[in-house]
Amino acid sequence: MSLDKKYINLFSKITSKAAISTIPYLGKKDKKAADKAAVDNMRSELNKIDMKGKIVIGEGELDKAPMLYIGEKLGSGKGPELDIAVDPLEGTNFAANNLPGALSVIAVSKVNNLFHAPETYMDKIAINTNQKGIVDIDFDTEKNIKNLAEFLNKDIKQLTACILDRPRHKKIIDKLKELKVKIKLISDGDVSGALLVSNKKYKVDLFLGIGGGPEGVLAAAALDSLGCYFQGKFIFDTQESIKRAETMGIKDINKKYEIKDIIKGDSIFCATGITSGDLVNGVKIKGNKYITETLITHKSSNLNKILVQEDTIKT
Ligand code: VTB
Repeated sequence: MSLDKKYINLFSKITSKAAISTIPYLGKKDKKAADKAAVDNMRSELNKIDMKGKIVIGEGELDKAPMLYIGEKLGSGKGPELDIAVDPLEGTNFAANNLPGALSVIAVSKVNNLFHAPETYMDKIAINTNQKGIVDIDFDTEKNIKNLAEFLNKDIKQLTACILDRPRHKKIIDKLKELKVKIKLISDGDVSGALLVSNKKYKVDLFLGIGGGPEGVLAAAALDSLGCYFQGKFIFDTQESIKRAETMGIKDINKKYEIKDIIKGDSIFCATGITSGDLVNGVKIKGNKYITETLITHKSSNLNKILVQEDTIKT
C-alpha cells in the first residue's frame, strides 16, 4: 500500500516551516535554542495533519524529551496510521554557528514499517548501488575501497570517501590517506553525508564511519528510494545501552541492518535546507517571502526532486 501523494506536499511543508523557524537563531551560538524552535514548530505543525502519527525517531525517550519523544502520538487522530522519524534540526552546530549544511528532516512510512532506533551510535556504510556484498561494515577499509574501485571500474585514487571528522575514525582516515583516496571530511551532519553517495553530482563514492543511530535510519529511508546500498550496525558498548536494546526488543546486538530491516514499503523523505549545503540551499528571504528548498523522495512514485517553496513572512 502506498502513501497518498498529498502527504508529500504536507510533510515538505512541515520541514520547510521548521527550517524557517530557526532563522532568528542562526549564528547566535545557542544550539539548544535553535533546536527548540525547530522542535516546537514541527510538533505543532505535525499535529495539524489528518493522521494517526507516531514518532519512532525523535528527540529521545519520554523522560528525556518532552517534545517529539519516541512513541508520541501526533496528528488529528483521523486518517492513516503513520510512523514518523524526525530530526527537526540536523546539524545544530551548523545552525548555531551559521555554517553550511543545517537541515530539517522527516521520514514517514505506514505504521510498523520504520525501525524504532535506539539513541546510540551506529557504524554505517553507503554506496550508490543496491547490490549487496561490495562494501560491508565487517570488511576492513582497504577491502571496501578495493572492491568499490573494481565495481566502479575506477582507480582507487579517483574515489572519494565521506566520513565524520572524529578521533574515533583515525584508523580509517589514515588508511584512506595511505590508499590515496580523496577524503571529504565533514564536521557534523552525517544524514547529508550519507546522501552524498546518491548522485554523481556530489562526487562522493562511499560514505562510512560511526555517527548517530537515528541519523542512520533517516539516511537509510532516503537511500532506499534512491536505489542505494546502506548497512548499519548499532554500537552497544555500555551496560546502559545494552539494557536499552533489550527493552526495545533487539535480540542480536551485533546485527547488521540492511535497508530492508530499517524501512519497509512506501516512504516519504523530506530534508529542507536551513543553511545552504551540498544537498539543498538554505532559507532565503525575497521581499516579504521566505524561499526554501526541500529534497524530497517518495518511493512508490520514484520521486526524487528538489522542491522550492514560498512562505509569507509574518510581521
Ligand atoms: C552525527 C551528525 C550529527 O552527531 O550523527 C553526529 O549527523 C554523531 O555524534 O549532526 P558525535 O558528534 O558525538 O560524533 C551530530 O554531529 C550532532 O547531532
